[in-house]
Amino acid sequence: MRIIHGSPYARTNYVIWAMKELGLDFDVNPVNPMKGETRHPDYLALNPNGLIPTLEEGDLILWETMAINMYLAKTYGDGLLWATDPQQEAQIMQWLAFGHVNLDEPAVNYLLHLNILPEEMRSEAKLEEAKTDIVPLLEVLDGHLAGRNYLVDDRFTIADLSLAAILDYPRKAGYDLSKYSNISPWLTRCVERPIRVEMNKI
Ligand SMILES: N[C@@H](CCC(=O)N[C@@H](CS)C(=O)NCC(=O)O)C(=O)O
Repeated sequence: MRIIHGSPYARTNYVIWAMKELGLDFDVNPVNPMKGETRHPDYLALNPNGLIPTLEEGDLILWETMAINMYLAKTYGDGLLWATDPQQEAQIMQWLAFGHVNLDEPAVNYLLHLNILPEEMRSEAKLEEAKTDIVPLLEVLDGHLAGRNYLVDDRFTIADLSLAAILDYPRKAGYDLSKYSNISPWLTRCVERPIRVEMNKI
C-alpha cells in the first residue's frame, strides 16, 4: 500500500505527478496545513517537521519532496524518469538540488505573497524579493536549456518533472516567463504531457 499524505495543491502535487508518470497506484491522505492538520500528533509521528508531503510505502516513511521523487524515479523509473549512467544520474541530482533547494523557495514565496496567504499575512516587499531572487535562477536554467529539449540526456526525467512542477504554479498565477526563450518551450513541453494536462484540469 502506497499513501501520499498531503494536499494535491501543494508540493505534494510534484510527487503525485511523478507517481502518475510512473504508473504507480497510490492513495492520497488529505492533510491540510491551513487547518493545522500537519501539527496533529498522528501526522507528526510520520513527519516530525510538520510539513507535507510524506510518502508511506510499506515500512518506508519518507519526507522531503526531492528525496521522495528521487526514490520513486530511481526505484520505478529506470529508463523512464531516472538514468543508469552514473554521470547522467549525477546531472539529474544536480538539477533536482537546483530546483528544490534554490528555485523552489522564491517560486513558493511568490505564490504565497501573491494570493495564497490570508491577505493580512501577505507582504508586498516579500513578493518583490521573490521576484528579484528568482531571476538569476531562471537565467541559469534558460542558459542550460539553449539548444536542448530537456535538462539531461535530451529526454524527460524526474529533473524536468520537478523543475516544471515548481514553475507550473507561478506560470498559472501569471508570472511572465515569455522572455526566457528556452524555458518557455521547455515548460510547455513538460506541462503538455497528457498526464499533466489531466492533472491541470482538476
Ligand atoms: N522542503 C520541504 C518543504 C515542505 C513544505 O514546506 N511544505 C508546505 C506545503 S507545500 C507545508 O507543509 N507547510 C506547512 C507549514 O509550513 O506549516 C519539501 O520539499 O518537502
